[in-house]
Amino acid sequence: MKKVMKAPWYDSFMAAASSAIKQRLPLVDIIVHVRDARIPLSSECELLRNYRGYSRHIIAFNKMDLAGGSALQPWMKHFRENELISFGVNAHNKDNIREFLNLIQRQVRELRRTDNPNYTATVMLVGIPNVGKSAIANALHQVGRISAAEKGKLKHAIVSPQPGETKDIRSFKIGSHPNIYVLDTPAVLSPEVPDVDVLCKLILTGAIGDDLVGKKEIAQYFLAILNSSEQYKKWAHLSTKADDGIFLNSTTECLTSFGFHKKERKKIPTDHTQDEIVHDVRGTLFETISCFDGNIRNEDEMDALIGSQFCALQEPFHVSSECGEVPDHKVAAKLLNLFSTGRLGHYILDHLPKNIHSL
Ligand SMILES: Nc1nc2c(ncn2[C@@H]2O[C@H](COP(=O)(O)OP(=O)(O)OP(=O)(O)O)[C@@H](O)[C@H]2O)c(=O)[nH]1
Ligand SMILES: [Mg+2]
Repeated sequence: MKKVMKAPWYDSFMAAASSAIKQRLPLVDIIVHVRDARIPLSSECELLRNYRGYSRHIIAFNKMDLAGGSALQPWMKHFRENELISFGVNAHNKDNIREFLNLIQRQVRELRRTDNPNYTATVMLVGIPNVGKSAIANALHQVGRISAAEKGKLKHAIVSPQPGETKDIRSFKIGSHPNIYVLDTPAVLSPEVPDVDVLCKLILTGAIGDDLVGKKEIAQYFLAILNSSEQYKKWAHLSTKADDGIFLNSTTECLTSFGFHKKERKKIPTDHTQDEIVHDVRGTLFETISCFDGNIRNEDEMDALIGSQFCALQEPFHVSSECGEVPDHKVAAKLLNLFSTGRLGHYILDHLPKNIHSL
């Protein structure tokens, strides 16, 4: 029999939150299933699987700014083909939130079965931890079409990078005539630990803490994704060695060594962050990957590349190599921080399914 590991995040509080949400689901007009756009499948909230019939469903792919709007398009198409309404959201962008509110209002109008202007509709935001439910609730409340008098009394849900911050179901007015209220809810996750790939994605995107796997392992997981993607090629101009023509024109000359004998780095303005560390980290990652003459599909060779990247990243991160294991952990923490703020590029970590019914 398959042994199912009990998830440490599924405490009595999450169990209570799950049942409170389940009780409310049949009563709300619209369910907004908030997912992380970087993991459109892995951030599915399992609790909602059996509730499609009750009310209208909108899938909100939040943190679109971290996934990349254009990369998200094929995903939205796939969801549309499966007759699911989906929308790419950036909770920090007012114009985008206005469009999202318009979509909600259209859905409410379609649902409305009465001409009573005092009709009240409820929209419930449901999702796994840290996907941005509270940030969306705040943003909708802020741009919501409520009277000037009501605007003075804006409420705020707590938004935090720590997962599991919201503890209660709270409502926020987001429209008048008809009245529309959005319900922010506590996060719910499956009581079972998912497979290691999904687990790493959930940790990498901040849905669960890293106590279960560890920062170094998650950073290694991220580097494996980066090393297998095309992202690093965009950073060619940041490499100090690119100036020599070695990396751009003849990869063969530098393929056997990871000797990063640093020259005085030229201070080239960065593409969008103006952040010198980000610039140097990107350049270093470009150099390590370009230098790699092994087979990326071979696990041992990939591990060797990742090991060399941990060493090479000590310099741009200003981490000292004198204290054994510790530098790797420092590098890992700094690398993960850059990833989580989008400064190492846009990523969608899930693979677009061939079979649309697995959404
Ligand atoms: N880049 C980016 N960050 C976002 C976006 N939406 C939310 N965040 C950030 O994501 C983190 C989590 O946001 P919350 O709104 O607290 O997420 P939540 O789903 O309510 O989290 P829990 O209540 O803990 O389940 C915060 O650091 C937010 O600032 C977004 O669209 N883009
Ligand atoms: Mg919250």
